[in-house]
Amino acid sequence: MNQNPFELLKTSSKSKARLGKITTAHGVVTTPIFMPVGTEATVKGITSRDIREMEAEIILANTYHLYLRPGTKTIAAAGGVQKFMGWNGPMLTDSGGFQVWSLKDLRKITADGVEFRSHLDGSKHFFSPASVMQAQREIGADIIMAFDECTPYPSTVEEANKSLEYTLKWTREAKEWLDANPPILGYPQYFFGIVQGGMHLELRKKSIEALKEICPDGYAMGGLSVGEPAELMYQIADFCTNLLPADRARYVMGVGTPWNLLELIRRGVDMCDCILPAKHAQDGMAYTSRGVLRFKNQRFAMEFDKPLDPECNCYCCKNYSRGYLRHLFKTKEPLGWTLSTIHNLHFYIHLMQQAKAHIADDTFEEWAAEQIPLLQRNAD
Ligand code: PRF
Ligand code: ZN
Repeated sequence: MNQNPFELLKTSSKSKARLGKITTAHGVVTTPIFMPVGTEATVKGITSRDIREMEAEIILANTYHLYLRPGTKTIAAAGGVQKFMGWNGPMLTDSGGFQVWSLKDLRKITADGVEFRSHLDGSKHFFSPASVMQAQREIGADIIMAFDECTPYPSTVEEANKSLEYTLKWTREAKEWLDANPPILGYPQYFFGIVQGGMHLELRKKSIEALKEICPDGYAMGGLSVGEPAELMYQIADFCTNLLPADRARYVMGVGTPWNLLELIRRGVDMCDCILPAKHAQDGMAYTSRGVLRFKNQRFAMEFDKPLDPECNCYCCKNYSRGYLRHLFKTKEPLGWTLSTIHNLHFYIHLMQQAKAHIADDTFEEWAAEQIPLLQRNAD
């Protein structure tokens, strides 16, 4: 079956930036969008009330982790991951391809799939395209991802091609399995293919042409932000969006900083996810309208009148000072993580809301050009 949840609403007159919407059984997602990462069916440290309050529209979970714990059948019994985690909004699951690939010494890749050992207890498991699609049927996310192999950087053309051949074979097998095995939780699940091919343009082209034949419901670009310079990542994304069908959603996986997002939007990308805002929140780093703020610094100890970002109206910035946040970090209080996570995710989501407003009135390019250097500064 072939369905398209995406509707293209507008393309900028000055760049490839676009506005769109993705309609799912759990709600509508407006693009460009940033998806907070909820690997274990929880956005670490915050409640689903927090997620709603920051106006997140869709979140991401990981098949690999949910397969190991609590098990995908358990989630199906709960009625799907949305109900399980009390979020009940749109969700996307990554396939586990990237997670098992990241296990390095613990996995063996063959044409049939990946044998791996659990990072939890060393037990042996096998992921095939079919088994991963079944797992994603049971988890029940609204958007499910192809089982792919992320090509390392750097890779020769031969290496990247071999890896791409696996991804294409697995994507075909996944699509066949899905067509023969409809959703089990009573609502549609859209299937996104993943473009690979490393940094080799001819392989990216080959990947896109082959995926178009398979005809997934949307397209992701994988194998980016794996150690290559940012400029190269932008170039590959730019090349891919020129070849991808305009009427389908485009998702760059695992990227990135706020300025990376603006650069990708300019190049026609609709969706991104990244652990950075949550991870940096745990390290005492806040993204703000004035740049990157390392709020653990001693010099913030006496700042009781200033929030992390004076221009932010998240729950953290409306109620707590930098001095208090610093104290929570110094004492390793969990509330420090919770509040800084709320701020960073709110910041990303609010940035996307601004991007949408500027695409709508055709001022995105000027606005983004002005924002990018501001976002990259060290905030004071
Ligand atoms: N494939 C999958 N998930 C991913 C990636 C990928 O290549 C990346 C690479 N940045 C992040 N997450 N399936
Ligand atoms: Zn804030």
